[in-house]
Amino acid sequence: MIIFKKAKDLQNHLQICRQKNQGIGFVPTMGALHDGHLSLLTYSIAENQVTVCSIFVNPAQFNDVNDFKKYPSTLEQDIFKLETNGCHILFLPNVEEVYPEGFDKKRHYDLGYLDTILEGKFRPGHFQGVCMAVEQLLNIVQPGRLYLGQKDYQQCMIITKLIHIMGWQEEIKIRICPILRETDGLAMSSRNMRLDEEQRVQAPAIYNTLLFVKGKFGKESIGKLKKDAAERLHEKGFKTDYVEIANAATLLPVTDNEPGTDILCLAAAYIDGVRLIDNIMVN
Ligand code: PAJ
Repeated sequence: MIIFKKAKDLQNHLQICRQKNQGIGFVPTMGALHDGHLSLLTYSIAENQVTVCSIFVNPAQFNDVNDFKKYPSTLEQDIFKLETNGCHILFLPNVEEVYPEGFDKKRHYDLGYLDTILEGKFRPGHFQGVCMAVEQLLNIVQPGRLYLGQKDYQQCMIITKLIHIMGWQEEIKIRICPILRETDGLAMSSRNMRLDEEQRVQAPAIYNTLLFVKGKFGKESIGKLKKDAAERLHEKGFKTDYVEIANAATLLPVTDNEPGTDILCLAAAYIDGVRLIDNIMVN
């Protein structure tokens, strides 16, 4: 695996790959890699001659300074995992490399209602920050395929929208990959590393609550399901930002079972200071 810290060096290398007609797959991450990240890598390696993974903890997307400060960093292990899983290139830029003009020089992306619902509502500015980093990274890497995890469902929709805003939809194909879970159902996440033993035991309640909603979907009213789900999380010691039942194509809340529509249950909740998100298709 080759590690590039400078955008220019990476671009020069990728230019040669393109001249050889090699397809480029890209897996952007913030590091603290787990098997969920590595599954995206495996999809990319299977479909492209060259796979680039980036590790960049993007300061622009943290609406909570403490969350940024406490974001786990395990670079040595990350490099080992990438290497043993067959990654070709690691891009490891610093903040100046991604934001030569500074990251507080904010650009605004017209993301519409998607920017203000669910994650956007509880993490104001988060998706603007995600778009800033992803635009810069895509500009540098210019991949043919981009690999994203369904775990961050709304982020997948936002990045799809960003690619349309930038007019890159012909060049960059998005691959949305399934959620990888621990054996007890907890969705893998870098933030899980911050859970202590007791919190780790409580954490799968978020997935169990989603399974509860899926099990009762169509048998109870949506209003009651959301209320019961929030109560279950509360009983398990979570502070809930939201439990929503939404149209999977638009993320807008649904009020009926709307046959023929794919419907998703999404939740975000804190165990003490650690914020976890998850989602599941319910029909
Ligand atoms: P990060 O949280 O590191 O996630 C990187 C990618 O891994 C995202 O596409 C995410 O959805 C995917 N992922 C995370 N957990 C997963 C799981 N359990 N199963 C499958 N895929 C999973 O998301 C970000 O970083 C950043 O916002 C980023 C897109 C890199 C922009 O800064």
